[in-house]
Amino acid sequence: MIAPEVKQQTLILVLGDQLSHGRGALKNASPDTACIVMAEVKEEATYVRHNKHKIAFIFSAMRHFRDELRAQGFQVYYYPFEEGLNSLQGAVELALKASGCSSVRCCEPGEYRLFKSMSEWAFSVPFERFEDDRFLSTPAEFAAWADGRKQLRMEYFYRIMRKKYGLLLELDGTAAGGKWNFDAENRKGWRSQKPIPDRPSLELDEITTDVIELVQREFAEHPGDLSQFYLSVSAEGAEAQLSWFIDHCLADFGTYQDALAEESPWLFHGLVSAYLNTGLLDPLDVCNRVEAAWRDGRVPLAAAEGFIRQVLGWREYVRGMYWYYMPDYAELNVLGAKRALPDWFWTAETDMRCMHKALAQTLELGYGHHIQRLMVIGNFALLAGLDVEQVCAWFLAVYIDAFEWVELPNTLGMALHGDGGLMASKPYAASGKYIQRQGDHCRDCVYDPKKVTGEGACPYNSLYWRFIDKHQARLKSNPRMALIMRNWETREADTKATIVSWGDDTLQRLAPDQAEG
Ligand code: DLZ
Ligand code: SF4
Repeated sequence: MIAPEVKQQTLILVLGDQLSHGRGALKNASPDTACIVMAEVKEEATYVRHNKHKIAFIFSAMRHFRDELRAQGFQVYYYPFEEGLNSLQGAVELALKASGCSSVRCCEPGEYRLFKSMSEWAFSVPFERFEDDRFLSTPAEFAAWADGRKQLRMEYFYRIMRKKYGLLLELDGTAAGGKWNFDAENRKGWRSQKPIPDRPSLELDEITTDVIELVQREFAEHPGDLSQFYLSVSAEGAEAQLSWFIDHCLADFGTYQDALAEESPWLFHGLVSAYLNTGLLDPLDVCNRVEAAWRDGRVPLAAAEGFIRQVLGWREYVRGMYWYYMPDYAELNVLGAKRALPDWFWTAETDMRCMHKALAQTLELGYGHHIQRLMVIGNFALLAGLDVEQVCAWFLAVYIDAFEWVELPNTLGMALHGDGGLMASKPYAASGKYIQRQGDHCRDCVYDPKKVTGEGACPYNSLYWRFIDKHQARLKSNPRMALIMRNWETREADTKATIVSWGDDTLQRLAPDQAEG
């Protein structure tokens, strides 16, 4: 008699941000040869104080993904949070015992923290890691582009990516519309020019309702108001969100991409980054859909280009920068920013209207759009010299789409200039005038954006000049800062001293700290 064939099965670990069928962790995976392990574990859920929305979104999306895999015939070992597992490594060990699999595989994680920890994992069977193919460029490709270059500017990397994927090109391979970048047309401020579409509300199914209850119970101390849960938790739902965005918002996305609005946290933004970063949406598919909307005449080129630049350009570029410079990147703090993060970053209790609005919606919803993050919150942190590590940990915790590969370069490099200009050719520092121009927050603020010193002066103004003064030596040599440095240098010594001293007092009031001068 011939003995029945014993199948050599592989156990595949699928992480909470690897929820893509047929790609990433599941590349070439078949139910005939692989079992799956997924786990909701304490270590991942608490390494920073993640927003409740982020935890609920990931847990619910993981549970939906588990059910989809089971429907495809996979054996899935799933450990819900209620089972009290601490670590992913522990989950793999349990699943190995239960399944009797003869090897373990895992797609490389998105964060260095876990990457490092995984390099020390060992099991009773061979453990193999492989590259994540869900991005449009690889770390090796980025390194080949970056090696030997003096400056690693996103714009040049983006053009290479446009050519690689043939996106927004004329037939002869040149940029559609004769320009690679339409950013100059995408900077309009908000003055309630037009109605902002109401986002469709979602029906929550039983899985999501259960997860919300769990998160309310187990993560009560984390920020987030789950009575306003607004995220889709499956690829199908994420697709529907993308379609809604393309149909209702994309045409205005470009124009108002840098705007700040009292009346809406979302404006015309896509809210697709959380879906992209967890694998529910595919970046190339998203870019193709947006390009098609332009080619069909449904949206202007500047809108499509502005959007595609974020996904094909920025997103890939920041990931490239992260893996190129980690782990040293996380230690950078060239401006010596050490002031303690004020408590009101966790409560939104500040009388600066722009800051209050950005913080309140961030804490409640886990969402802030690019300009709120960069030019309101990040700009304040930069001007105030808030501790780089603390600010980065805060950004990583509060946003639904924040994974370190994308969060760290954006916060440390772009917003805080902590890398001394590896990413951005000048600090994104701005006074109240910029915030006033971009939106309508100043109208309802106790401060006056036109005043630099004296009662009621907008804090951003004196802090801006104080920052310029404090970092003169470094900024003087930057040609992009020449105009502003000359403006400062040619002022009377008395005037400068008054502004700096007002800035010092303002800072001491808003973010008290003995450590920083
Ligand atoms: C963010 C997150 C959270 C909150 N919880 C889990 C979890 O319980 N299990 C899991 O597999 N992944 C989780 N994640 C996502 C991981 O933190 C993410 O995969 C790593 O940070 C690597 O990017
Ligand atoms: Fe923000 Fe200053 Fe405007 Fe107030 S006045 S909303 S603090 S920019």
